[in-house]
Amino acid sequence: MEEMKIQNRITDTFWMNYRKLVRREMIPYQWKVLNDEGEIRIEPERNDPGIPAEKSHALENFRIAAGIHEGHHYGWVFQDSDVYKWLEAAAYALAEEMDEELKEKADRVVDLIAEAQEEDGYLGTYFTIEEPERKFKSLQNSHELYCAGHFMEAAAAYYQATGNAKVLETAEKLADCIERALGPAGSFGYDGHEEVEIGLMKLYHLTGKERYLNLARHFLLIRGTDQDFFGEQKKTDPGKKPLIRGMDQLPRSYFQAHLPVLQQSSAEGHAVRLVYLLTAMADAAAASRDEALLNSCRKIWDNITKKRMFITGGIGSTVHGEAFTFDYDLPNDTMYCETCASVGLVFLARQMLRSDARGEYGDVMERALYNTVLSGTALDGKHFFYVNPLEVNPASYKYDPGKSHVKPVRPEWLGCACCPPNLARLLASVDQYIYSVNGSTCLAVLYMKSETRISGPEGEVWIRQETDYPKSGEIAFSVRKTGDFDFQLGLRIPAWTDQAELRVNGQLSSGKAQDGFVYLRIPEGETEILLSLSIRPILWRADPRVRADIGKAALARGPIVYCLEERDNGKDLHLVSLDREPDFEEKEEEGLLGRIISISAKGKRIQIPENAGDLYSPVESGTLEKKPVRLHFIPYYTWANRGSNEMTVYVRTE
Ligand code: FUB
Ligand code: ZN
Repeated sequence: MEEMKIQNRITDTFWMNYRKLVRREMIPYQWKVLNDEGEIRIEPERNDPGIPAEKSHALENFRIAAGIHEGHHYGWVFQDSDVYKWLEAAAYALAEEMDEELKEKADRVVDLIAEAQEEDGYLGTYFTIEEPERKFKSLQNSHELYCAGHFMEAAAAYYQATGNAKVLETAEKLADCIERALGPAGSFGYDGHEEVEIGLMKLYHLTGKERYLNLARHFLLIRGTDQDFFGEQKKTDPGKKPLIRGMDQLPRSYFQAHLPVLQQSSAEGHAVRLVYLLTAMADAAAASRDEALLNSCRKIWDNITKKRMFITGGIGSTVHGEAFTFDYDLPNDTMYCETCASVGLVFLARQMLRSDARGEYGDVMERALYNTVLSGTALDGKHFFYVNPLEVNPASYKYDPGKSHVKPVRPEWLGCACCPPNLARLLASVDQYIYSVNGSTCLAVLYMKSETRISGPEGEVWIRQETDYPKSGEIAFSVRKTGDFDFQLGLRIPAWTDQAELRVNGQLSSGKAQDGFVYLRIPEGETEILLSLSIRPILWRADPRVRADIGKAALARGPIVYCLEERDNGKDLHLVSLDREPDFEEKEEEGLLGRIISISAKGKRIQIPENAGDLYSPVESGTLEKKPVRLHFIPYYTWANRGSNEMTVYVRTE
């Protein structure tokens, strides 16, 4: 069966609530921010006076570039991308449910973007307003193609949701402008921040025009093939001031430009850039059946997920360059774990699944999604984390300049606002991640209550998932196939489960998982499938080479990682430990943190001696007294919703 089309409708309470949050809170709230309305407090993402955090000004930049208002550009050179991501989130919300008021707003945004576009298709408010002579002349830092890629993604989504022709024309005009300037027949050059490649692939998938695939491949394949493109371009840059302070001092690996991509095999540099690069590589590899490109993705994926990823699906071990560092360097309290990086990891996993039917992509996708991505937003949808720590002491944030990025509460908005709208666009399109269809195989990647129609020239398949996963591991599929064609359903068996049972039409199936999926050939008519995964609290230890986690364990229940918060367990969380037999008790609770399953466990708390006195004392003078305590764990993504307090994911074990 060729070219199967898939339509999903989520009916799951957990995910519907998030989608409602995006539609009712995030989109209107972010609209206010982008318009500089309301009393919204913007914080710099770390203690750096150079971060522009007075206002967003993002839509005003477009009005100025369009000649509607007078003034100067304000914000990061990539401020336009906040508007594009908002538009993309709005597009998915409209695709789910039409809302005339939102559509009207979004249509006006499209008009404004088109007005800000120059005659030749160029689009980028900073350069149009402030330094037109520098267009495409400072690609290391300019983010011109990065912003263009975000617009192309938004345009593809908005066109699909609403049929708005102007948005697609504007995006294609921009792609043509970029192709003329920097395509194979133009000047040599690629952006310091990958993203245009993703946008071009989306235009390719939408329009079928090979030019966009070729241009995406061009940018991917010339990356890192030069001796020193950024350095050479800097010599001819007519501008005097750096577009982003200090960025031109960063090593080539920060931009994944240290080697041609086909020769890269480890996760280097800025985490978001790397996962965006890999997302486009995996997409282009699947589209053009390029095994070499795919192989590089596989190697780097392995390095990320087997040596450089936090248990929460967070990536990026240091604030310096928001970057990867080295194998097994996963510090819980200084890490970066940017929300955007985990959003990008979800994108990447989805693209890898198009070529490789491996359950590990789904496992990492849900790890990132249920933990770092969700922790990126407060439960009110109006406060956001940029950095998602695994251990926090509010005093360190306050007094240790090296931890000024590790915030104990989510700000209302951030000077660099890449994460909030990125999170919004992913949550608004989460239905696209449930299945991965390739040829006659449909992989069930995420489990959530949903209804799906897969149609092709030879017939249709309807799949209904009934489940309250991950509260329970019971997932019932009702499948109806019309037409006589080959179709198999692959069900992901997550690596974290220690027991999985499958029944087909009531009969126990003996099917074994291959690379994380159990396959079932679906006959014409109705098939009832019941997948039962054991979900229980499990303590996980890290590889002993992870220095930060030695002697400690993290608690997870299915895909959801848990943490201890001061609010439930008192101050000084470093003093507590888990008993060897923790005797976990699960409790379904409804309260400030929504409907969650909390877990309590037996543990101990070291007592601080009353007359502690000396900072150091001989160990032989006696052991510290410990008192039994009951530890109270909550899902990691719900932390920091009850004010500033300590938190830890890893806990010492006895
Ligand atoms: O450079 C644009 C965006 O800003 C990146 O993707 C984020 O990491 C933040 O640095
Ligand atoms: Zn971000």
